[in-house]
Amino acid sequence: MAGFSLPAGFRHLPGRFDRAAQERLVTDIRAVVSAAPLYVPRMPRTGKEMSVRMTNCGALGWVTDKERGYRYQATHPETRNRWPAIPPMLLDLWREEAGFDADPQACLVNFYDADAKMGLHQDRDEQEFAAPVVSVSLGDDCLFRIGGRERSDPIRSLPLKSGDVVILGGASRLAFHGVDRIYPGTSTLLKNGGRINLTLRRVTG
Ligand SMILES: O=C(O)CCC(=O)C(=O)O
Ligand SMILES: [Mn+2]
Repeated sequence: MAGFSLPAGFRHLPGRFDRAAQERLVTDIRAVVSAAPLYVPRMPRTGKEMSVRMTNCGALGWVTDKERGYRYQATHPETRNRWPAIPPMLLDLWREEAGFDADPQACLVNFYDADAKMGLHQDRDEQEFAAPVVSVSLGDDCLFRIGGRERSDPIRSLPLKSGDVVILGGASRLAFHGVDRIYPGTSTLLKNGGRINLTLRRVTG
């Protein structure tokens, strides 16, 4: 874990949202999920289910399925409705922390139950890598992993807690990262446990 540094441009803001703000965010995300229900994303080609459940808010949403793979689109893959708007609290976060002069176009909502994880990957389905990815953690703690631009680069693990914000910007924008495990029962924020992650993104160049 120690012995090598985090990539330049990677920022971890522990406790960026206090408990009251986290509760307001959860209320906003519940409204998003009732308009745009969580769905089961599937890996390109194999159709294998991901363990994370997903939805989006914003003009564009990141989706994946067997037939068409990873992409952004303006509508929910099942309801076919447009995604709901990004909640103002998240726009404020982006405007304060992203250092980029245009608002985010997409906010991916990931829900992890106790057994869910996300394999090591790069966020590279966007045309705009000058903008960072700004990520919010809510609910149970997780073990986040971050490496470099090559899959074989050394990896560091760091725990993320409810209210933390992580920013993948600059040289870290294309760093490999993932979520190794959830620590069930570590937060009282979500009634039924689990972890919500929100990632704000610019998509078009
Ligand atoms: O859940 C997280 O902290 C990371 C999520 C992520 O990397 C993604 O949605 O691309
Ligand atoms: Mn990612």
